[in-house]
This record gives sequence, C-alpha cells and structure tokens, in this order.
Amino acid sequence: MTNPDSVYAEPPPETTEPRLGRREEVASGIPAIVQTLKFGMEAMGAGRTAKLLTTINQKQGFDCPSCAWPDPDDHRSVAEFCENGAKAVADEATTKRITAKFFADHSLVALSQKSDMWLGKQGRLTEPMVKRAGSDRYEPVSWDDAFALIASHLNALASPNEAIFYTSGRTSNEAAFLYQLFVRQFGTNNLPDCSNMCHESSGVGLGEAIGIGKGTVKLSDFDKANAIFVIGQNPGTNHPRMLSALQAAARRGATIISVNPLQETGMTRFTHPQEVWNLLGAGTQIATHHFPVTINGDVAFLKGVMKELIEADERTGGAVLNHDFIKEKTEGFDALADDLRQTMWEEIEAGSGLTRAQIQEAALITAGAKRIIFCWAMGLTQHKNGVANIASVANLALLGGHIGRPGAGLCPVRGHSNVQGDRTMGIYEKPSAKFLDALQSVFGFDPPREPGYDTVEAIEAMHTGAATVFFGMGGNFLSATPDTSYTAEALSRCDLTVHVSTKLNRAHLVTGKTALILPCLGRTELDRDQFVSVEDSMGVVHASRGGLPPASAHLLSETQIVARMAQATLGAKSPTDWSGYAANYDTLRDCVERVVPGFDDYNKRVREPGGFYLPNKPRDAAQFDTPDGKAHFTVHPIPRHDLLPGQLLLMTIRSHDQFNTTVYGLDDRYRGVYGGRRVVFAHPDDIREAGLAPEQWADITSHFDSETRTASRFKVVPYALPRRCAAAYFPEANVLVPAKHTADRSNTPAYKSVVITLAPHREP
Ligand SMILES: Nc1nc2c(c(=O)[nH]1)N[C@H]1C(S)=C(S)[C@@H](COP(=O)(O)OP(=O)(O)OC[C@H]3O[C@@H](n4cnc5c(=O)[nH]c(N)nc54)[C@H](O)[C@@H]3O)O[C@H]1N2
Ligand SMILES: Nc1nc2c(c(=O)[nH]1)N[C@H]1C(S)=C(S)[C@@H](COP(=O)(O)OP(=O)(O)OC[C@H]3O[C@@H](n4cnc5c(=O)[nH]c(N)nc54)[C@H](O)[C@@H]3O)O[C@H]1N2
Ligand SMILES: [Mo]
Repeated sequence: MTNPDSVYAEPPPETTEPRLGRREEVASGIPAIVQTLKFGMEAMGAGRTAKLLTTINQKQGFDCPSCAWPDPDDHRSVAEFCENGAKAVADEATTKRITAKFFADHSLVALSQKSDMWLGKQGRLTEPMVKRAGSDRYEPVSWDDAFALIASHLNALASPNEAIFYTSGRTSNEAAFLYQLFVRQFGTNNLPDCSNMCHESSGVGLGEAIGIGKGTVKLSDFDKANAIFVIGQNPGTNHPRMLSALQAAARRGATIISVNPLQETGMTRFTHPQEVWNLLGAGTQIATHHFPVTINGDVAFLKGVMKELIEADERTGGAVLNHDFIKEKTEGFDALADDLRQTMWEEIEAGSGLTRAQIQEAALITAGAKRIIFCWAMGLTQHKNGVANIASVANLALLGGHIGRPGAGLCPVRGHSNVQGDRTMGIYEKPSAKFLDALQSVFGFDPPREPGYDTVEAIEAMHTGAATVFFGMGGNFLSATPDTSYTAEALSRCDLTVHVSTKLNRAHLVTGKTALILPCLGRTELDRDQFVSVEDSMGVVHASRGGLPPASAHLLSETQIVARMAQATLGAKSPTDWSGYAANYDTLRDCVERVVPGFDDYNKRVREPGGFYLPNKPRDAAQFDTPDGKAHFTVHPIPRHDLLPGQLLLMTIRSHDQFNTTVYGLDDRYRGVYGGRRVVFAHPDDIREAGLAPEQWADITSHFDSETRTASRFKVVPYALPRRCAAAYFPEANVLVPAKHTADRSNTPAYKSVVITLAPHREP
C-alpha cells in the first residue's frame, strides 16, 4: 500500500488526525437529534429529510436499511428511527450523483488514494460501468452489453463452481430468492454471504442446541422479562432502537446486565429521542450491572455462573434450576454438570477476568429472575470458539427453562436489515436437501447438491485460481473480509469481478482483469409499482415500499438485474420465466410460498399492516427440531490464549459514525475520539509496558502461527479496558486479521481475537 502507483487495497493513511475529547455518556438525546438532522440536510436537503424520516419503518413505508431490530407490533411512534438509521437513509437518499464523467476523471489508483469516507460521499452510482482489461479506469457500458459480458464469462467456465456469488444483507426477500434460483440453475451452491462473517456462529450453535438457527423472542417479550443480558453487543451505536425496549424494561424495574470488556455508552444512560424535549436530564440508567469480561472471557464467565447455579441447586435440594424443563425437554445435563463441578475457580477467574464475587452476583440475578432474555452480537460470534460461546449462552438459558415462554428466550441481534431474510430465501452455501428438493419440484431442474464456498473459502478459491469470476450482490467484499492484502490479491486474480451496488466503495477499485459496476435501486426508492419484503431479527416478515424517485433513470432493481443476467446466461435452457417474475413480484412470492415453509398466503399476509411472524417451534411451543426432539446441553472448554509478554488481544469494532465499511464521519462521540479513525484503545498500563506514551503513533503487528501482519500509524488511546485487551476500528484493522484465523465449525473470521503487539510508529 506504500506504492503510489498501485491501487490501495487498505484504507489509505488519514489526512486528518484523531483527537481525544469529551466522551458522551448519555446515548441519544439532543446531540443525536442534531446529528440526525445535520446528516440528513447535508446529504439530501430539508424537504427530502422530513419526508423520509417520517416514512421509515411505518407500516406503509420502507424498511430502514440500517440494522435488523424489529418494529413494534402495535404502537409505532411518528419517528420509528434512530440517529444511525437516519445516517443510513441519508447515505442512500443523498442528492449527490456519480456520473460517467467522474470515472473518466479519476483512475482506479487515484480513487484508491481517497479515504473510504470520501468514496462514500461522492453520491449514488447512476449507470452501469465497465473496466476493460488493460484499462486504468471505468467507462460506461449498456445494460445489454454488461449482461452479455457476464454471460460470456460464466458460460466459458470449465465448471459453474468457478464462479462465486456473494450477497450482503440488504437484498430483499424477492431479489434474494430469484438470485439463489439463478445461481443454482447455473449449477453451483457458491453463495457466500455476509452472514458467514457475522452471526454464522449463532446459526450453528443454536441449530445444535435448540434445532433452529434463529432467536426465540418477540419484541413484546421485552415487556415481560425480569432480567435481560446484553452480551458482546453495543446497542447504543449498532441497534439504537433496541435502547427503547431496554429503557422501558429498566423503568419497569427489570435487571439489565451488560457483559462487555467496554462500558459502552447507551448501556449506561439513554434518553429516548421522542422524550428529549421534556426530559433534559441525565436520561434513564439502562444497565443495572456491568461485568467487564476480558476479550473472549465469556465461556469462562458463563461457566462460572452455571457452576454457582448448580452448586446452589444442590445445596437447596433442587430449588434453583428448572428440573421439569431439564428432564422433559433436554439432553446432556449430567455431562454439563460434571464438567462444571470439575472446572476450577482459578481457571474461571483467569479466563473471564472477573472475580468470583462478581460471578456470584451474576448468578444470583440469574437464579432470582423468572424470565430472562439473552441478547448478543459480534462480541460472541467472531472468536475461534464463537460456536461454543453461543452454545454456552444456550446452556445457561436451558438450565432455567428460559425458552418457549413469554418474557424469556435467546436473542441473537442481527446486523444487516435483511440478513436473516436472505438466509430464509436460500442464500446459503450449504442448503438443506429439503430446500433443494422443493426447488427441484417447483422449478423443474436438478439443483447442485454439493456444498459451495463460504466467504473465507471463496477468498481462498480466488487466490488459488479455483474460482475466477466474482459477483457481489451488494456489500464490500474487499474491506469487510479479513486479511485485506490477501483478499485483494484474490480478487485481482479473477478474470471478472462484478458489483451490484448503490454506492461507490473500495471493492470497486481492486478489480479482476475485467470489472463491472451495476448500479441498483435502494430501499428508499420506487421500484415501478412493486414492493418488496424483508424479515427482521425476530422473524417478522413485512413489506417495504420506497417512495422516492430513483436516483437515476438507468437504475434497475436487484430483481431485474438477476432476471436479465439469468436470461443472458441461461437462455432457452432455463425453464423459468425470469422476466415474468421481475415484472410482478406477486408471482415470485407465490413460488416462495411453495418452497419455503412458513410462507403460506405470503401475498395476502405480507400486505397486512406489520406483516406476519414466521413459525418458530422453540419460541411458540418449547419444541425442538433436533434429531432426538430435545434441546441440547453441550460442554465447552475455557479458551486459552497464552499471550506472550507484550502481546495483547485485539477486538476490531465499529465506531459510532459508520455502517460496516461505510464511513459516515470521523467522530466516535461515545468513546471520545474525534476527527480520525486510526486509533488503538488499550489499558494505560499496557500502553506504558509497550514503551509508548498516550496519544503516541504506533504500528500494530498481529501474530498468527509464524506469520505477522502490520497496520501502520495508529494513535494510542488509553481507555478503560481490561488488561491485555485492545480495540481498533473495522475496516482499518482488517489487514491484521489472518484469513485462516476462523471460528471452529462456523468458519467466521475471529475478528475479535487477534493477537497483537504495539510498537512506536516507524516511517517505512
Ligand atoms: N450504526 C451501525 N449499525 C449497525 C452496524 C454498523 O456498522 N453501524 N452494523 C450492523 C451489523 S452488520 C452488525 S453484525 C451489528 C453489529 O453490532 P455489534 O456486535 O454491537 O458491533 P461491534 O462494534 O462489532 O461490537 C461488538 C461489541 O462486543 C464487544 N466485545 C468484543 N469482544 C468481546 C468479547 O470477547 N466478549 C464480550 N462479552 N464482548 C465483546 C465490544 O466491546 C462491542 O461492544 O450492527 C448492525 N448495525
Ligand atoms: N474487522 C472486522 N471485519 C468485519 C466485522 C467486524 O466486526 N470486524 N463485521 C463483519 C460483519 S458482522 C459483516 S455483516 C460484514 C459486512 O460486509 P458487507 O455487507 O459486505 O459490507 P457493507 O459495508 O455493509 O457493504 C456496503 C456496501 O453495500 C452497498 N449497498 C448498500 N445498500 C445496498 C442495496 O440496497 N443494494 C445493493 N446491491 N448494494 C447496497 C453499497 O455499495 C455499500 O458500499 O463485515 C464483516 N467484517
Ligand atoms: Mo453483520
């Protein structure tokens, strides 16, 4: 990345310097409203801002393209959005445009020297563009020629498995279903998605524990819970609307427990945006308890809590655990209890970074609360033992029988707004035989049966040359994946890379020999007279209708793009009426209904205000679709990192001013960092021991097997973190994450367990 003549695959050096300032400790409130309006007005002017902010997440409006937190079933306030949802909307509904002239004026190398924020702020993509072999920039191409180019590449492959079809999580149910249908008719299951990097560990862990890879709570359960755990999740930034549910619970007197190396703003205090004018005080206190676990200390913490519960249960003759539930509904309790009896307190304390007294306190809450909800996000999934983390949460929930009754349950909080729906629609590299059988019978073709590549395997396949065509339905594969330099090499080796996108990002700049950008409609825009549907984090499927005129007359919907790519590639070979489905999504939903369980009367029910819940046996009936019909306790060791002197464990996290790889701004108000993103947070004593002073520039080196990777020039920020823990922002730190460092069985990159050392910055 130091060569000025080649494309920068990593975010380039910053031209601004991060400054340390006041840390905002009350989430939301006036500053959030000011930010919301500021972002909106800057990107899209006052009229558009008002119109959009009043139709987000309304029953007749569009689904917020930010996170997957559900909308209230009954009462919706006029403004069902948050500061960061508003930023996501403004980012898409911006009035700025990228035209052919922009690409004529800027070579790929020149664009790559711009920051991620600059790339994102150039506006919406407006027409299809091609970068031809040997050229240094993109030029316009007609839609017909673009599809013909894709078809010629795909049809020239020796095997369909040489192509990769990635999906990010904003794609609608309709587009996702048609896309996987095309990919499987073309002949491959190479359908990696952002979920592979996100909640895959939750899907695998929950599938085994309770027979469904989804959560078991409804939003209304938050009104009934006595205790809510929020583990490895930062809702103040990433799911701000969740704070309303937590606030209401806190006001009812529910106990709210944060388990996190960081005491995140939002978990401390929160002012509801709709109450802000009459409640100018300090906000509601959200978390009643904060347990500052060490990074990856969760299995130790959970085992400690369970050990206390089991011992207390034995002392009281069975008064603590839910023995009826355990006996009737579960398998594996004895093995878990044996393992817990044998686990030593020294190991639990060392592994969790917490004292026995702290763990006893958490156990006391758990024993005393009748109805408990367990929420989590990336702090649990993105570790080598990510699946074991989730299974351990499930263990704790099962001990109290907290599944299948009101006010209790497991709640993986999803990321992208339709990531859960995309999976339901068949975007998955390991489809079940049942799903493929249904496709076969409804569409009359033989779907491929061997599993495809997940995200990390796809990088490897492009690197070795086993795959030579990359197609991305949204997302930013280059910057979101681990090992940025390695992934860049992988993408560059392709013959063709294609991105269906709304906005410019770095993945468009690190190309195969030939590359295409296909611009598409976003959530906020009218898609002719059609509407789409999405599934939120709690399994509610509902309609989403954009209201704005499209950013350009040349844009196609994702569904149209898939249909035309399919026609160009498969031609008369395909038995499917692609253009018919793209013209009328009702016909597509009729097919979904025949393939995917739970979508009966899809067209009718999706038109009902608020949509409908998908069936969920553990939630609705405490029934478990596992081979033996039982929920499963499983036994997991406490992970060991055996850090050498000077080594720290790094978690890569989001700032308050980004959506994944889209950087809205350079401030992280909730952590007191302003004007720059290249920072590394660490305990003051660890900074000193590394021979560094606060705010000094440092280089970060990661260590994996015998390999090292370096990210240069990060400002050192002393922060309230447990010892030997550090944090830096994604995607700047992705270059440090080895592609092979992934979770057992889910293969999710261990983005939050990177062994690093810090050293004073040296100019190369
Ligand atoms: N505004 C905004 N909203 C978003 C996103 C965004 O980028 N911006 N991204 C969306 C997506 S795709 C997702 S997946 C979600 C992500 O939502 P989060 O999972 O909340 O996102 P992260 O920033 O990765 O934060 C992880 C949290 O886990 C903690 N943590 C890290 N390691 C550990 C650990 O070992 N144990 C415990 N207990 N805690 C740990 C960190 O301190 C941090 O608070 O948000 C979604 N919503
Ligand atoms: N180090 C580190 N890396 C991580 C993570 C981490 O915590 N740490 N988190 C991981 C997680 S949880 C996730 S989910 C992934 C995210 O990975 P991705 O989903 O691949 O990345 P995004 O940054 O969300 O993608 C943004 C791009 O999507 C396009 N886009 C936006 N809206 C639309 C739309 O409606 N349609 C289409 N076609 N395109 C659209 C825009 O062009 C935009 O530039 O990153 C992962 N990477
Ligand atoms: Mo995610």
